[in-house]
Amino acid sequence: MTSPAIKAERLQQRLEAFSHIGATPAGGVNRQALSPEDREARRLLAELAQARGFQVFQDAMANLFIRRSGRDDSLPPLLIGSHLDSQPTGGRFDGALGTLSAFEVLEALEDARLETPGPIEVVAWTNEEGSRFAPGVMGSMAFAGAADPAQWQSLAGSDGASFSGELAATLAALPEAALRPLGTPLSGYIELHIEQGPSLEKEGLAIGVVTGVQGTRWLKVTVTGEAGHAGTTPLPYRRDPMVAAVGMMHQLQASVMPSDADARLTVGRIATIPGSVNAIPKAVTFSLDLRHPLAARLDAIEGEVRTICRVEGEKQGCSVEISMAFDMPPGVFAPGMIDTIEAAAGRLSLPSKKMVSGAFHDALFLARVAPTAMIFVPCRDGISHNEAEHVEPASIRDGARLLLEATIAVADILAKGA
Ligand code: HGY
Ligand code: MN
Ligand code: MN
Repeated sequence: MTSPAIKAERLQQRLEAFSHIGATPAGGVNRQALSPEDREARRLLAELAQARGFQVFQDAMANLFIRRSGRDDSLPPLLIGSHLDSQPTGGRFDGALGTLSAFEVLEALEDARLETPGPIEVVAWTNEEGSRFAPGVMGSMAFAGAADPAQWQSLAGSDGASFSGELAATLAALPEAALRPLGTPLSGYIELHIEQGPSLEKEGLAIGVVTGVQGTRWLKVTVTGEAGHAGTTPLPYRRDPMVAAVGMMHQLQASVMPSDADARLTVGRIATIPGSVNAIPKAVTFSLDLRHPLAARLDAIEGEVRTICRVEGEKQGCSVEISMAFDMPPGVFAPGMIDTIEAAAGRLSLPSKKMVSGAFHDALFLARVAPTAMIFVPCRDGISHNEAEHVEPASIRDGARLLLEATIAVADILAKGA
């Protein structure tokens, strides 16, 4: 047995191969959850796994698991991984880096014939992004028992697709992945991910040891007025939901983030009904993505949203309805796991800092059912959810090396505690 080592070139080749699946002309990827592109990426990963003699499983949410046996296979597996689905104009590293680095760890263990105390499994969680089918982190939420998938069966996607139909097609597309129950026991979870923010690069640090994830809340605002003729309806006769919606968005952007440096408010999607150039809309809908590290502040910001929307709606004689599409409270990771990751980074002489994640991740739900940790690597200018997303080869190598070191360390610690 030799000591296991990451093959950085092999990992780069894997990242390159996956970046061709759903590739966009601008150099990013469009590999939305449960799409044909997502199915193609899952198939490629399953084929790579089978070529190495690893076992492949999927559960009722199409979470994909790749298993390498350990000395005692009766022990629950240590899971390492992330997601393969992307934003519509996503980058080639968000999710894919963590999933493929985890696969590289499995290959490095296999190359070295290193026997881990228990099985190690790579996981690709279904629908982390939540862009096509809201909410996000569906696969890991269901796996952790934090949501019942039955509630999503009649869900329609942003493209009108049927969630249940696309899920069934995804499961059927990988018959060689043996079906396993949702929420099988695990001993722990480690996720490598790009920071998706500027701090590590700005501070010249190789690694972020993630201590927790801030809270996220998705609201859908529906403003209903009166449809009318664009040419014949004078101002006093209008109940224009677009005027009300613009007032709401302007007020919210002028108050929430400028008054709280930790708050995040984003309008990413807006639609008018019927959406005709020469008709005053009957209704306008827009999304609100709210984030904050403190749950109480998230509540306060949601209260501010509701007040501002009510007032601006009344001004235009419009009715307002606000629904919640996603509510992910802030969470923290186990101190022991954080220390183990930090110590592993020290052994590899990788400069690191502890930090809270601004983005949500599957790890947040895994932390509810097992000892969980996250590792961040820097991405160029902190850009993500953007086709220009980029990670330097040295960061890719550092992240995978640390994931390997941490996997071996955590596997040993958890086995001793079993
Ligand atoms: O939106 C998020 O925080 C994650 O990147 N999907
Ligand atoms: Mn991600
Ligand atoms: Mn993302």
